[in-house]
Amino acid sequence: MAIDYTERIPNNVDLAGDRRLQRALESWQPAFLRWWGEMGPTLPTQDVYLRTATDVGRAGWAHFGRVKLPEYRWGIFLAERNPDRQIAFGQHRGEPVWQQVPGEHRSSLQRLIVIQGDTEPASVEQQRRLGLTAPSLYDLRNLFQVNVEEGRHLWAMVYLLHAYFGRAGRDEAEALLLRNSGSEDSPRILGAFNEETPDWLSFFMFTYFTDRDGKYQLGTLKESAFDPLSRTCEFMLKEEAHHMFVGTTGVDRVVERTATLMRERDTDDVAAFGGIPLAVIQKYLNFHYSVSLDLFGGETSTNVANYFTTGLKGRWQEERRDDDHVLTGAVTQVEQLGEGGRLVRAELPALTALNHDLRVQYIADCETGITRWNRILAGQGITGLVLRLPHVGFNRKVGMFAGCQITPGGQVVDEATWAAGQASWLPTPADKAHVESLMRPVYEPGKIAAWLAPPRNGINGQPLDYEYVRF
Ligand code: BYC
Repeated sequence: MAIDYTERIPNNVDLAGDRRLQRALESWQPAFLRWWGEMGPTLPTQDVYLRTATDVGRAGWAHFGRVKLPEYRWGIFLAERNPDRQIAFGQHRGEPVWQQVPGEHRSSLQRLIVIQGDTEPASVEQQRRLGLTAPSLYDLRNLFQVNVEEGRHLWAMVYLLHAYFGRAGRDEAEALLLRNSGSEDSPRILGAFNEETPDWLSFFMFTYFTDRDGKYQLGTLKESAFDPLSRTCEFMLKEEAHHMFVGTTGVDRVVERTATLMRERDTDDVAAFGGIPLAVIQKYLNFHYSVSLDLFGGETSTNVANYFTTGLKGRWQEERRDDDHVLTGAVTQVEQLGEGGRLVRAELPALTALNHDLRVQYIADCETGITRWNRILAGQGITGLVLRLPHVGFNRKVGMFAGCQITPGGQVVDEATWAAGQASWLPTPADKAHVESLMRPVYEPGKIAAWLAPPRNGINGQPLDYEYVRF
């Protein structure tokens, strides 16, 4: 179904055919716009060159044009319905997917949707001040693109809450605008979404590592037996790809510039020459990777086993898995802290270890960035220095490694060694101050800050000196 842009809330779910739902969402809309005004981007702009979804089909789904940010057409877009779709896993495998929420799964599904929904506005809140220090108009435009789409992803979850969860869902939709990232009284639900994103290196790391968790979590919800959730996540994943592109190429460009300075100045300490030292990049990477690993929950979780068995949340690429898709009796290997503080492999029931299974897929994906960034270093003739993912147990707050003292190299260490190592493993106040000192806005078309390389291409075939944002 095509997207109807004549409606107050653009949608492809025939909102006009359900007056009650339409009215409920139209009464949520002003609260959303108020939230956007108060918690969204702080930088005033005239307009921004943005893409807006026009179709959910395979070809040509987006339209590019200049948009005034508060007038962005946030709407409700679900991927096409497949009338033959069947549940692919768990005890209901082979049965038709659900178009309504079965009573017994109401609270679990609502909880999953609320957790997912909570992350979307949280990230906008975390990034709200970045517009004040963008390294170019190209980057500024990408930031706003990410922000409006996270806002739309909130709409996606709010639609599900309003359409399928009655009064309780409407209350939860309201609460999504009341919690705030980093708030003492009512913080966002998941840890990583209460951290700050104060600078653009953090933003690139966030969009590389944390948005990538989003990709994997949405991938599992796309498998859900609850078809409206599946279809909404399928379309969100399309938008998500650009967010990770921003992260991947953002880190590429920082690494590229650092490597150039290292070569030209013949030193690792490029801070004095306006660059970000590789050691600092590594520390930011360590931080963002470890807090993103926390988003997968515990390595063993009865919640996840139940979600899977009942059909609420599948595995990454469930249908490509070569097993019975039920997993009763199946086992898997999980690394954990054993006797005497040694890391050992243990065999666990595959069902309760599904958070771990998803994390394994995620880590393999994260490795592709490391390979790419090290290729950039090698291409600049930097030898002997590489970026690495820290050990999975490093700096963890959730799961079996929470509170363990494990170095990025994977060594379990005592309190004193742990304390002494902090400054070389995680960003120090001095590292953050240096990065912050580089954050100066560059808003002349075609110009770019000196701490990162220019992008390879413009957006949607536009030249690099295109006026992506007008003030
Ligand atoms: N922080 O049984 P466990 C994105 C809680 S990112 C705080 O292991 P489970 C995006 C947990 O709730 C993707 N608490 O957890 C990216 C449980 O509480 P109860 C977001 C945590 O349920 C960038 C207890 O600890 N989407 O989209 O198996 C920009 C025991 O945990 C945390 C989703 O996450 C934490 N990190 O797995 C914008 C998908 N982790 O029951 C957007 C929906 C766990 O004891 N959520 N706890 O009260 C889920 O699938 C699951 O709830 C989780 C946790 C994977 C998060």
